[in-house]
Amino acid sequence: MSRCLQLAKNGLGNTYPNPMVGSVIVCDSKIIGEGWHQKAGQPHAEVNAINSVKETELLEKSTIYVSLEPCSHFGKTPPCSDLIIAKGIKKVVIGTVDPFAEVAGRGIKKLLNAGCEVLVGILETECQTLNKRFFTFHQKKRPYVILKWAESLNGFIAPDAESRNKKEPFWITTKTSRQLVHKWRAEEQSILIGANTVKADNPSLTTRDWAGNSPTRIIIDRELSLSKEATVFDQQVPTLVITTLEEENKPNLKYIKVDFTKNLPAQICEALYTEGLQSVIIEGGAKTLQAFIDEKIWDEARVFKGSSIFQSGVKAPVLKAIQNSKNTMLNDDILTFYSSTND
Ligand code: AOF
Ligand code: ZN
Repeated sequence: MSRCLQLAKNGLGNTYPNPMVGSVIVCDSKIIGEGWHQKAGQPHAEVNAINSVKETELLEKSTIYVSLEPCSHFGKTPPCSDLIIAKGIKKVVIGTVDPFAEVAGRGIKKLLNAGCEVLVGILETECQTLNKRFFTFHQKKRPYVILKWAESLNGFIAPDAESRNKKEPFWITTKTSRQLVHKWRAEEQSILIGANTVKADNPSLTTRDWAGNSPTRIIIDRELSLSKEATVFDQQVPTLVITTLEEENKPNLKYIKVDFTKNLPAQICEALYTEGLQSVIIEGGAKTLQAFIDEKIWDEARVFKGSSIFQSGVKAPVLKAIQNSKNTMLNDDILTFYSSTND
């Protein structure tokens, strides 16, 4: 199963909206076939593993290992469980059940009904963690939520507006950390910021310091009061605007109406789920981050600590996990917290 996980990772960045999956075929304690899911629309891991076996007559006395339950549905490709049965493979070892509603245990049932010996739950946590975005999306019907911010040594996320030099952005972290953030952006399907951050920083939210896709931008602009000249509205990257008003969509610019008197993070997550976005990284400001913390809608928090001390400013979000943390944060340290174990 460890080998399946290694193989699965070859698909990193290419399988969306599908998960990364790896498969290994073993006969008499020897690996005779391997495969992974390379790209959505293309064959699944099991198909590639089965096709890689040269002596096909060995399949009948082989065991197939796969990091995700073999599928049972006709999607872009036919069901893998049918293929396994048709090839006469009698033993199937599965990392974890597929949370996708079309499968969700039906693949395992098919195999059992055909008389296969099936083992489920091998390196289960690792198999789920590898596809944490896919699992959260299907199980919780919302994207995987990553909170990200940088705070000064004395807990400010930004200096006061008055004490800021408007022409130059202020930086808490070093250049290397900023490049890391661009790598992180490229790993997620969307990036969210509130209106105040647009006003204060006029960010582009792209991955210009890293080779990779820029995620869909999500901007909270309640009364559509932000300047249309703001870089995030340049229509260069797909952008969703969360607002309370009606507005006509433009190319790469979609307006989503929500009720700001109700749970905003939940409504944003619902909108992103409808858009098929499996993950979101929230980069500010403090109010937006705090709203997700307070509603307990987050999965991971990545917090940078800088060495600067601000006289005054905007207080960083309050996260119990940070206060409870025994780690002392040093300059440019990143601490990562997971909601599953904190708060
Ligand atoms: C497998 N093996 O390698 C993968 C699976 O549209 P399709 O036909 O590609 O089906 C996509 C769904 O199949 C996806 O949502 C997930 O449930 C499952 N992915 N299943 O047996 C694989 N990638
Ligand atoms: Zn399949």
